[in-house]
Amino acid sequence: MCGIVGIVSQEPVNQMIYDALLLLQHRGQDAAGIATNFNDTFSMYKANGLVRDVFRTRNMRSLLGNSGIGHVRYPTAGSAASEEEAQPFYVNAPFGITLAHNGNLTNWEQLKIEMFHKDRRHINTDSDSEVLLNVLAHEIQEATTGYSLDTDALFRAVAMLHKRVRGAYAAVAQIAGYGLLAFRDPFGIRPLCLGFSETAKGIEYMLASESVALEGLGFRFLRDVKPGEAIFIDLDGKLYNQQCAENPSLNPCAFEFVYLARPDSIIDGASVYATRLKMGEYLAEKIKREISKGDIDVVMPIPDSSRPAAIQLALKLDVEYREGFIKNRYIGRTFLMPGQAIRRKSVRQKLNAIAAEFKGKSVLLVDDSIVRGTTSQEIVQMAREAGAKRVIFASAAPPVRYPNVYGIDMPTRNELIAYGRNDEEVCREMTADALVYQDLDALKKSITDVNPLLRSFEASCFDGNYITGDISRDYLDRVESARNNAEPVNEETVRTQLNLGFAHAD
Ligand code: PCP
Repeated sequence: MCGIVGIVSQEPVNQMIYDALLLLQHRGQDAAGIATNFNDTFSMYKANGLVRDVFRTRNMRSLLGNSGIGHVRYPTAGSAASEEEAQPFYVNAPFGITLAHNGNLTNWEQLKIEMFHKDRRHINTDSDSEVLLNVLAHEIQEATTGYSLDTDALFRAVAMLHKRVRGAYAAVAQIAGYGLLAFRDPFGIRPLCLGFSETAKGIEYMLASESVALEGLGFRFLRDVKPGEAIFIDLDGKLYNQQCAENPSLNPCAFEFVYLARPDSIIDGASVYATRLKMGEYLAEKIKREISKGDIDVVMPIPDSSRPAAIQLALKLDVEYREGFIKNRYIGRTFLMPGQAIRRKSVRQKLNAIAAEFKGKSVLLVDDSIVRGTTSQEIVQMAREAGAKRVIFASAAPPVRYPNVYGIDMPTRNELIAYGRNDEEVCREMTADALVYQDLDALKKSITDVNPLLRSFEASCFDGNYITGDISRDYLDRVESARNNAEPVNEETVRTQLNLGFAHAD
């Protein structure tokens, strides 16, 4: 999961893209980058770190032009710490293209080999996004005759790309001197939306992973990009679009609604906040069936993402809602940090219990999801240390039992606390007194209640059904062994991710 943005404006876009990336920071805390286009020339700056740490005034000044793209990275493929794999990526032929990608290609290794042996293209990193850019570049090259580019050729190239590439991809790309291209995979797994703004100088367009970025910059939401669709906006602000996939179908990632997206975003027509309230309602119904009301003194969220579900759940149970854990707002999202050691350490630095809220009480702790169980295991301990009499745990999402291969960093089965365990065993592992998980049907209903037009979801981490149809046991084994052989995360990365800096001895 990453955040992407692209803007074609009538005035300089550097500050706009920076501001949009700040609004998408929750989608990736590991690296950030911006590429702008001025007079056929790209300016690009990217580095590891949070948006506010990556860009200095001098970097911003060098990002010239009225169109550009931006990216915040959350590593899911390739090496977590590599600055070379920060995005956007650039190729100089044909025309000059920069690209930023959200998602994960499931056949990138095969494509990388094809690139070398068939397309005579060199891929310099282990990033699937660099592969995606080179497939696009190759297909644009093939679709173009003569020296100039027309939109038909561009859409033909995206159609060919859809035929070659598997997995999840929402992407924005700039073609030097021509404009901004955006496309979404034929299954519509990762989100991408389009907005516009009318200025005295003309219409400006913006594409972003989440609508919150549009709103924050004063753009009006126009619509979501359709699965398989490509949109091209030329440098004069003229918009062209075309369906480029043969059998597109919309299957948004259910985990976006559970955790990844900001609650104030609207994804594929469903308010994320409203879906989380619904998750709380359905979870309350299940809790009523499984736990007697007198057994719960208070409902508490594990901040932040679970809050809407917990509020609604408490209301439906008619039990007091309290904030027992306070989150240190200067610590990032722990789920997004690379490396288990960082995550474990950061839970206690992130959350602190208000002992008086726990003393002698039977508490129902609500989290949006339990993935590795790092947070829940620590939290149960903390609740007990704070004096809780009984600790009941509820998850607004079903058990995560299968790896995600579409851009969420949970690819190893053994890392998942619910893998190979039933609910009772997970409860024991968490050392909780009781555990209630949302049912998958209820999770899906939480989203379809908000937008009944949504029929199908990418929910493989819950049900093991991989919508792209190309994920075998072998594939999962290979991902797993690559991950197990990855370099351990070092102390410097830990401190950077925790945003703590270093105490230097002079
Ligand atoms: C994440 C999520 C759950 C955790 C991590 C699930 O919290 O809300 O609490 O992952 P785990 O089972 O592997 O520990 P954060 O990333 O801190 O984000 P937020 O503040 O949005 O809840």
